[in-house]
Amino acid sequence: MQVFDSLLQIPKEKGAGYFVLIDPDKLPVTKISDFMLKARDAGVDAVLIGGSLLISGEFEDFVNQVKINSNGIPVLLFPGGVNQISAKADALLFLSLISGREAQHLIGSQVLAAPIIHRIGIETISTAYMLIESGRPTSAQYMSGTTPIPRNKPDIAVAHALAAQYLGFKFIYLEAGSGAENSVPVELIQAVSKTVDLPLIVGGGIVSPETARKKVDAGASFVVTGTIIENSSEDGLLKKFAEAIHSRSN
Ligand code: 1GP
Repeated sequence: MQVFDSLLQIPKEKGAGYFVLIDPDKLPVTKISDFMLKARDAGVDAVLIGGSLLISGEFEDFVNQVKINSNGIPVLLFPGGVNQISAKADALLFLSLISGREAQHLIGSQVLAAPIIHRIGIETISTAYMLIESGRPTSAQYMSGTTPIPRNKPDIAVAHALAAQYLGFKFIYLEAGSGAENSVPVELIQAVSKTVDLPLIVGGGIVSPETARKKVDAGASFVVTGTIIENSSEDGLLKKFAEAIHSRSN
């Protein structure tokens, strides 16, 4: 079964899926094994690897270590650039930053990446990446040089998401940005989910299991957390997120 098809089963079985983002610049390679054990025990559905910047020079080794320690959890690349591609992962979110109007992030980087992907043969999952305004400027916003969709304009988000559907994307990723001051508003998620058929990934600035649950109830098929897991020493936090996300009430 393709990774994409197995991901689609998760919302059907559990209500929604929990993805954890790990940034190679933030998690030391020596801590990967321990982290992946915790992720498996907590019920994390997939790990994403990526970042807006890649300062660490050990990307290939990092992905390899995550895969070796994955315990069956799918390892998905979430590349911030062409330098974040590896054959060691299970699949790659082939992103296009459709909220922007900047050709490099809409199609330029994808053209550079395509021959590499063809050569290594990794599965791609075409993902319409939409930055949503979230307060202070985020790394994704700054590094891409694009203007995010205003957070109080769900109609603009819906129009982008519909365009993504008609263009044939497989996922929509509503992104507030890593470490965002405010996460994607539930009203905006609701508006997109009730109009568009594609599965929604929602991430950025989600710091509590209760907030994660609200995103699911609004229509998210998958919720992503990164920063809170990196920064918190709270025991069992991964499990609390997983339980909140897997228990959709509606
Ligand atoms: C970023 O959506 C992810 O791409 C996760 O964001 O680090 O704020 O959890 P956080």
